[in-house]
Amino acid sequence: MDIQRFVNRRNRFFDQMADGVAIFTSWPVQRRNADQDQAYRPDSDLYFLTGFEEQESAAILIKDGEFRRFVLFVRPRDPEQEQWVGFRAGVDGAVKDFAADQAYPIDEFESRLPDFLDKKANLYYEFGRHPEMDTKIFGAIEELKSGIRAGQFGPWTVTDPRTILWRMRQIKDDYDVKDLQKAADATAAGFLAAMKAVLPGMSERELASVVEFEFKRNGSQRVGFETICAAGNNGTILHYISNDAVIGPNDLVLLDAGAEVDMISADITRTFPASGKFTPMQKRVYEWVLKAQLAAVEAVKPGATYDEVSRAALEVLVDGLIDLGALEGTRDEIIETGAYRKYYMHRIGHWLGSDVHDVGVYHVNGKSITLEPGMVITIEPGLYFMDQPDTPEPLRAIGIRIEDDVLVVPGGRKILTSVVPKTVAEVEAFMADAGSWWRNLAPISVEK
Ligand SMILES: [Mn+2]
Repeated sequence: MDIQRFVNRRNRFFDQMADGVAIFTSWPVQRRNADQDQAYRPDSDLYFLTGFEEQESAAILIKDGEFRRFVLFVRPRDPEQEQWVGFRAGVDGAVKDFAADQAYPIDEFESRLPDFLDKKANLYYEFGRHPEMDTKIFGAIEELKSGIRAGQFGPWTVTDPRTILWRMRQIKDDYDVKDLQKAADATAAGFLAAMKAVLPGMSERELASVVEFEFKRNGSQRVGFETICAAGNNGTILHYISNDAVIGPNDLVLLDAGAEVDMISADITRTFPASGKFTPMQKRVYEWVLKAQLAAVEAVKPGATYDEVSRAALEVLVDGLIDLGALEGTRDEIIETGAYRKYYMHRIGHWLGSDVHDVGVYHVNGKSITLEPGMVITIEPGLYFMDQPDTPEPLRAIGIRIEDDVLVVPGGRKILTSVVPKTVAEVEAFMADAGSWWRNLAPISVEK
């Protein structure tokens, strides 16, 4: 790991914070069932500033003019625990490998906290997400109040560190873009595999496993979010993750997934026919969503607003809804009344990065944010015709979304996920030998 990257990020954070203390903590470990824990995923902010991935950890940054100190709290080395559940860097490793100026066992966090906060005017901490940690920090503040006659005081001001970190994380540098491209490539590999592996009769879950297997073959540690593998009418459910239906012969498969590589996640959606061939009506709807997606991608450039990009897709989708006989009226009326929301109920996309729905605001002072080089946005319009009586019959059970990850660059955009087939012709040509993915896998038979 290139620890200098994290040192540089800390220095940039230090430069922007007022004198005081900033605290970042890991998420609590969650119990799954009985004696099993949920898989642990490091906190994006803590990782962004430290590169440290172990659970039960915390970082304190202290600034006083030119004086800057980085303190890590970590699980101490413990040969018996490490034998059972794995290696720990420990206090020495935190200093040696993660460039901490000081390190302490995490068990000492609470008792040492008042000393770190004493006589510091400003505290940077995000309250409200980790109640147990919040309580410890409130406790330390209370303790300092009671010591005021002994000369203790602080902190007078609490600031959410996201006010600094969000922008740092939102504007990707060359290294971040390289990392994101790795995640995009691993994700793309999963999509290519899925389009080659799909066969009517298999379960959505089986196909999702192919996708995630391919992610991991391409360097991904975990998914950035639960894989959405939705066949037929399930594709009209935006965040469908049960993935337990069988894929039918005439179904479209809506696949929305993202590989996380080194704590940064991509996010792609493609919708393709299980048979490898779109039906005429599926194709008609698909062409409209594609046209909307291309219009929005084209609108991404420095100086454009998020709302302008959204609007570019919305106008095409509404034209499509009229053409398909789903809605009546003019484009402007339908946009004005919001009638389109019956079939298109989400926004154009979201910031992308270490968190799949990455940090960063969308509006400032009520105004849509302006795109700048280094921002990464997903462009993912869709149309969703649920199989129900008030949906025009020919459109029922068609759910289509198309999503790419788009980096804003000077003068325009770069699509990070363009290797995955997208036009009808590309998808059908690529899927001409659908099912062929399995030929590369030797089946394992369990003899009884
Ligand atoms: Mn997305």
